[in-house]
Amino acid sequence: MADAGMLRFHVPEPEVRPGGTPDFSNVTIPKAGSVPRPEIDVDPRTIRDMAFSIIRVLNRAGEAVGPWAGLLSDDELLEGLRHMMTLRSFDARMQMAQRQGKTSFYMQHLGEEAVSCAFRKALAPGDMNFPTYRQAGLLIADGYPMVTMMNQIYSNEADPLKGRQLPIMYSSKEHGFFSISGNLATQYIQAVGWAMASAISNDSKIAAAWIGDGSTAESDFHAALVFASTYKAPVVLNVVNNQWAISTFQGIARGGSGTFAARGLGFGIPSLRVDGNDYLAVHAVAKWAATRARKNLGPTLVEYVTYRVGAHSSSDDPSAYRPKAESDAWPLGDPIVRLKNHLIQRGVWSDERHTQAEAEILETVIAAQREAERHGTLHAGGKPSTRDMFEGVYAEMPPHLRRQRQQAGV
Ligand SMILES: Cc1ncc(C[n+]2csc(CCOP(=O)(O)OP(=O)(O)O)c2C)c(N)n1
Ligand SMILES: [Mg+2]
Repeated sequence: MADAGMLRFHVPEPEVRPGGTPDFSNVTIPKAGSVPRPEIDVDPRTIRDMAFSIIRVLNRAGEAVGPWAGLLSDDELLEGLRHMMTLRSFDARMQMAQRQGKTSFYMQHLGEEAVSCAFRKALAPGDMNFPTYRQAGLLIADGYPMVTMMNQIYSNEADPLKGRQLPIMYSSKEHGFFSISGNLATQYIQAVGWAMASAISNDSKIAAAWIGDGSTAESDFHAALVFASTYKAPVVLNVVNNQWAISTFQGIARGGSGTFAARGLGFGIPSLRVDGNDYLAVHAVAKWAATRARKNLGPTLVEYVTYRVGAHSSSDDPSAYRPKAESDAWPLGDPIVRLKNHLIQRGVWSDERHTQAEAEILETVIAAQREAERHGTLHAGGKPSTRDMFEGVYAEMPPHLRRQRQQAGV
């Protein structure tokens, strides 16, 4: 008989804390090219093991191998590299702008650039993302102007959201980027609802839901999966597992399920894991999932296995909760370096061209920043008008707001 002594409360702990030696030996990484590519109408029951593997295309030598390779041309890959480099450069400049007091807040994508940049290229015009704050690559890869993003970050007179959103919480209907909510996981139910509406109205557009590993612990995530599964909603359910939720390691939200992808299995949703630092793998899996949605085959859950190299936000200091060198030990490498090496290996890129592109991109980012700053920054120059505060919410302004607007004299 089992010991009937004192009960013990279980709280999962990360392998290593600050001062310790980073150790990812518990992360099983399958060989690139080793995971099969099923037909899109596959019976989900036959691919349950994919929720515990990792789809990878780029191998250590920088070659694209296996059944998920070969979807993108050299030109498309060069464009993808440029998008990721632009996002990284943009992040560095805006992080610095935050330190200079030009904005109150910033969040970087360091190490996660492939996820949103490659995903965007698997969507069609009119499709709608319901993103979190760490998918600005969806906008960059869709050609959304950097100046407009910066105007939002600075809450200046040209901010399309008129200072009413936290910096980096962009919104663009034209670019398929639904307004970000600071309340985590709400975007999951919104995405599924939007996808259901698209199906109900016999439209052709699909939705993409986005969530981080930590936020999957929210009940909205689970409620969204119920509706997505029951009504076969045309939606791609993305989980970006960057190992951390601010200072909380992924084991807390994941619990005993083994992987975040495995959460989808109980709902009968095909659930795949992909190397989130492999541009080609992310794009191939996103395309597979988007095609399923478009062909009325229902939702797909995709877990992107990646690592948050930077701090959670400009208000965070990761040295308090994880070893400093942990990101260097991350076994899936850096997404930009990996795509760069692949393109060099293919003979269409070189170290010199890369360095030159870095300089060109930085110049473009600086030029955009100069233009944005002409419209003001947080503490200097043009601001949205006070009148804007009262507009854009109600079709007809309620009497108490009208009174307040009069009192404010605007
Ligand atoms: C409902 C809700 N709870 C808590 C927070 C505070 N919060 C903001 S970001 C964050 C961590 C989220 O981690 P994860 O989902 O892994 O996304 P990541 O930041 O790693 O991309 C928390 C707890 C919030 N914004 N909303
Ligand atoms: Mg996270």
